[in-house]
Amino acid sequence: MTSKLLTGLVAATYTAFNADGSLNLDPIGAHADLLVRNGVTGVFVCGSTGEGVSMTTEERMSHFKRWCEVAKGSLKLIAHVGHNSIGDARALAAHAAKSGADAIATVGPSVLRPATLADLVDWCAAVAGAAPETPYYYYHIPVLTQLRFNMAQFMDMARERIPTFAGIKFTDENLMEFANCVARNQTNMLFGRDEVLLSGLVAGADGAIGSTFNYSAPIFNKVIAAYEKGDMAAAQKLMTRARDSVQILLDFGGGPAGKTMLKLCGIDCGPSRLPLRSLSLERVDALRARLEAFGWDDIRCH
Ligand code: MN9
Repeated sequence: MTSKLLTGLVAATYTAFNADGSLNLDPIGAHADLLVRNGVTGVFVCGSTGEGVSMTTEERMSHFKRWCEVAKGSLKLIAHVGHNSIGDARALAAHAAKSGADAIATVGPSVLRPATLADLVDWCAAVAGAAPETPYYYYHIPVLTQLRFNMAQFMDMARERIPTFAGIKFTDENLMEFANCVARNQTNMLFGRDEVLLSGLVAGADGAIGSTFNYSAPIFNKVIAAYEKGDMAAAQKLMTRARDSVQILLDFGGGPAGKTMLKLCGIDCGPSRLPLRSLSLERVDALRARLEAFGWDDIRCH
């Protein structure tokens, strides 16, 4: 479709932990197989869905290394290296590049926040500079970071100051701002609000990065296919089904419920790490019943 690095659906992967809370690299192979089988084009590793900021730097490094080995040749890999410590973020960026990541990404620092757009861009440039050959994506997710800089302005400044700047993972509903980024037509724009993906496509998204593509990729791929065919009525109908499935996730609290949905597709990523709380057995049963009543089996990954 385009020469852009990332297109189609990129899954923001969950990270597997053992019952004792330690990192578990074992499910990564089967997880990658599931994604490839269901038409996912890439993985965004250790982002917010992957609880990256709840992991140690060492854990993130071994996780990236394993994912890079597994994804090689079949999935594009974006390593999320954002960290409140610029030193750790740089170390993660250099390590991800050495491990063979196709790209790196960061959220901005989110406790001591940049006061100006220039401060944010300088911070991003410092991290991107640790992997000078690797495309860099900014991860815009204001609901989590509280960083509400205008992304079109960010893009203009980032293109001047970050030689590897490749695009934005845009997780927000502000479609005017998203479209303003697309209109600049110079970078790779990925939409990150799965429940309104069709609107992101209309605004010109090259692809999408999201959590629900781990387990519901087929329905979203159908939305994209119908949209690309120009059949908007079909796309809207499919999108309603996709959106309703995301509503179930949201009704069960997001994050950890998604891990349960992936488990229902055969990939057990274990518990979530504090401060996130895994679903109780009763909630897992209730979620399963709700998904069955919805007919999720027809739209999920197999
Ligand atoms: O950026 C994800 N955002 C969060 C990606 O996890 C906060 C999305 O994929 C959402 O999980 C999804 C459901 O709200 O759109």
